[in-house]
Amino acid sequence: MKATAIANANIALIKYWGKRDPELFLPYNSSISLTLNGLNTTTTVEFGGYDQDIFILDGQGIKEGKELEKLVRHLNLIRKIARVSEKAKIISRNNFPRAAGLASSASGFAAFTFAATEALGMSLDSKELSIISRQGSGSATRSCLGGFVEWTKGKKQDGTDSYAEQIALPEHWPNFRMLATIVSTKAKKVSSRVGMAQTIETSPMYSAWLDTIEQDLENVRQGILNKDIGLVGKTAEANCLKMHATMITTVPSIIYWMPATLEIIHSVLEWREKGLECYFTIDAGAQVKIICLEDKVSELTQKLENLGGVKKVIVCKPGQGPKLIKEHLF
Ligand code: 2P0
Repeated sequence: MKATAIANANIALIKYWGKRDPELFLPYNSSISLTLNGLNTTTTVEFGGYDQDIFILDGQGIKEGKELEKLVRHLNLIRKIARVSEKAKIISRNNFPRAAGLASSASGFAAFTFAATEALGMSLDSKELSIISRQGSGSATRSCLGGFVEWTKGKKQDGTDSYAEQIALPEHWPNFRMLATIVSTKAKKVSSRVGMAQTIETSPMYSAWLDTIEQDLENVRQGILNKDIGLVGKTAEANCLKMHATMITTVPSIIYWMPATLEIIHSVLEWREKGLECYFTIDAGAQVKIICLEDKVSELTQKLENLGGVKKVIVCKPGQGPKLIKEHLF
């Protein structure tokens, strides 16, 4: 009744933005991401012998609020699927800073789901694991596999066809890199969950977002398979700008960018013009992720660290899918 899992974070090349079903976490569009090596969440879950559920994240007991609600909801879903009623203790640890804009909910809910279902003896395959993880947090769907991953939106109302599929193993493109730059450690004002719901309701650009997504997905799939950094980078950059256009035109406006975000955007465009191949992508926050190949990493890291607003650069490589480990956290 006890298991420990470790899952890596991911960064989207084609973004997930908008739920057609908020209860089942079914997206309006498919998305594609890279699972990151070494930026992970480790979670131990034990069922039985507890009077109440206990959640400890990064050393802190979660006893109230939205975070607790999300965790309890997910645990209840897993208990319902497994037809058990035992309370559980869950301890979870991230090895990367929360402020890095690396969506700890992705690795967090993937590790939580894997550990909890294993503790209950369920032995799920990656498709089943991603369908359950999805209902904890959408981006967690993609952390259920390694390398380059597509979360297919699916069409069915019950969500059984909305899951993660691997486009390519991490070994397929080992010199692909993403540099996560931290420009702000302030918590964002609007969560992704609230932001995407408001966007669908009020942004006149949301339909344009959906109109061009299939072509973006196809370009990035082809770019990954052909290891075409130009195609992947340009498409990812344009896709992120389209997502931010929907955010900015939401009422009231959601502007995640900070002055340092724009400083990096301008710098990337300038560096690229001068022959240093790099592209940017930005999630629902101020941090910028740079897409490049390994041979550009040291020059780019140096240039980024020289920009006034950059606090830290984390170099991310393609990583593996979730694993079970024997060393429990308690
Ligand atoms: C992504 N984001 O594809 C996009 C890009 C943010 C911008 O997935 O409500 O934390 O838990 O499903 O997964 C962040 O959304 O939202 C996200 P929920 P989640 O990475």
